[in-house]
Amino acid sequence: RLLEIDLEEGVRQGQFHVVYQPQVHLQSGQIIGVEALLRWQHPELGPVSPAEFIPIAEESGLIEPLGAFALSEACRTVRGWNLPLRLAVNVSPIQVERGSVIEAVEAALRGSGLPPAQLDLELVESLFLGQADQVAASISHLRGLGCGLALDDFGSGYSSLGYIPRFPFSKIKIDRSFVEHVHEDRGSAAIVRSVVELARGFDITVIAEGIETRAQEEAVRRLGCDIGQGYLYGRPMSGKELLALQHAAA
Ligand code: G
Ligand code: G
Ligand code: MN
Ligand code: NA
Repeated sequence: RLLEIDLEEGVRQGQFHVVYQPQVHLQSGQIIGVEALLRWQHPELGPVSPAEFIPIAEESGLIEPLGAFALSEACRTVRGWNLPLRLAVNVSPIQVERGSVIEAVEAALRGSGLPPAQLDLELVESLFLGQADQVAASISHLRGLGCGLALDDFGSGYSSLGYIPRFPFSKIKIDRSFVEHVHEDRGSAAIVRSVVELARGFDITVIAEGIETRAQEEAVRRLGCDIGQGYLYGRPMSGKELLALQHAAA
């Protein structure tokens, strides 16, 4: 596996960096947080998409050092902004199943001084398919540190509303496949509405992903989503650009 060898080399040589996509409070329009997303600048291939390298990193186990890097880099950067913005970081199921996410999160918080309550960890649904004890233990440990837990891409896969009350989520991110047609399709709107209703009962914040138009924004806002994320507000960008956007808005 050529890319796998390159990946290992890339981790050692610091070819990875983190970009930030704004998350916006739908009532006020204010940026309230960012999602950190990994980027790889390959020396010959140029930018390689995470959709391509994350699965390879997961198969090879390299996701553990890579995920630890994303966490520490993002925490350090956001702490440096010294602004009341939340930080969300994606965590791979492998990091949770093997338990290494705990050390990675603790090290990132310790090294940066970011308050744990400012950090949300994004977890994908597939993690909850098997009911592994290690998963439940890691999750309650992370919650115990004071971090938030977000259920990412909700509705994209083997979704079950049953996960919501079973695990201590503080946020649900509705997959962009439902947001895409929410303003024109009753089925999508009905799904968004029922997720919002269930989340309210558990005091969970709802984020709509992949908002690209004002029509989509207006629809998810009316359906009761709390936060929006998508190209309408900004593409994933460097920390510097995010800071400039925030200053321009304030
Ligand atoms: O940035 P982009 O939207 O292209 O990301 C594509 C996919 O890669 C998304 O599913 C996203 O969650 C995932 N991804 C991006 N950065 C990270 C990361 O730091 N860790 C993990 N596990 N996944 C990530
Ligand atoms: O799976 P996860 O939600 O962690 O990954 C976020 C992915 O969604 C990133 O690859 C990011 O670039 C992409 N993304 C973010 N906003 C939008 C959007 O408005 N439209 C589309 N098509 N993709 C988006
Ligand atoms: Mn995510
Ligand atoms: Na997502």
